[in-house]
Amino acid sequence: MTEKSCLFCRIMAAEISSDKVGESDDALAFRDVDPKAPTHVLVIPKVHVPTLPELAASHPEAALAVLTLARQVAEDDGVGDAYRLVCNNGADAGQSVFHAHVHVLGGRPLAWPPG
Ligand code: DGP
Repeated sequence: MTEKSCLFCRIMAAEISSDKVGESDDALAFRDVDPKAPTHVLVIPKVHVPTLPELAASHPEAALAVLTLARQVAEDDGVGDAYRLVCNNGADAGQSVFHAHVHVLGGRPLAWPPG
């Protein structure tokens, strides 16, 4: 289930190029085009659902696959001991692409609280 107009579905279909760093049956990982940390990877489900919490409700196995691949990406990038998973839900929370994803951020000190 993909959406023709969705940027991340188009990346998944290789219509738009990306720096892919991992993949499983249900999830894909690629580097963010505008990195905010030395490690900044986006992990998306292969099914098109707008947000991660909705994905967890409709496709729990895909939500688990996203988190599993996120951990793998962090370990592969050498930041497995300290990394942050960010999931923006809704435009006012900073979401700009409405295909569920988590940001995997690491490789520098990360302040708290986030902005
Ligand atoms: P969010 O704002 O949480 O919805 O995150 C969307 C991220 O997607 C944002 O950090 C920038 C990234 N992004 C936008 N367009 C592209 C693209 O064409 N390729 C890649 N790799 N990342 C993109």
